[in-house]
Amino acid sequence: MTGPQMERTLIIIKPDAVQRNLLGEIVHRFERKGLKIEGLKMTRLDDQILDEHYAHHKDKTFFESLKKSMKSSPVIVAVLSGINAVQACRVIVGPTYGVEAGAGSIRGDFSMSIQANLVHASDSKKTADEEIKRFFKSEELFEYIRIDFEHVYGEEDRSP
Ligand code: 3AN
Repeated sequence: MTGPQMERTLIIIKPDAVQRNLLGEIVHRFERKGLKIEGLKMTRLDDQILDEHYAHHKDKTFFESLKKSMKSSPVIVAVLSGINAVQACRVIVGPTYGVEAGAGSIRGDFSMSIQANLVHASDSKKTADEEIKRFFKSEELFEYIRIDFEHVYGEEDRSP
């Protein structure tokens, strides 16, 4: 584990999760972990934003199919914050292929697929910063103190 670091990360709850009525279940998993919700909204993704977001996959055979699935219904985008939030969220989400994801992770509990894997979570702090700017305006993000902060983290976690 790296040293204590307050981070923000971007989550997308994808169309397959919306269609399968898993919104509450998925938001609950991040919330109960202790992550703070700093932004949350429903939106529809278009080719322009998806071409940017999945630029690293643009030469893959599944690229068009991935974009089609991401446009098939609205999605929920969220910004979550916490100490080492990027890593914490990747663990909650689980590895890409649902069949290989461990029980207890979102994909491990609910996904049988490599494409319909319910949730996107930023894979590094640098990517998170770029993705947050892609999906949120600054006035859509809210800073506030969560009253359980000193109980979610120990004293050592909180002091760099
Ligand atoms: P992750 O979301 O686990 O970080 P990435 O960034 O490699 O995975 O892939 C982004 C998205 O592209 C995945 N969430 C999944 O929906 C889709 N995807 C990745 N690999 C494949 C594949 N081999 N076939 C179809 N879709 C894929």
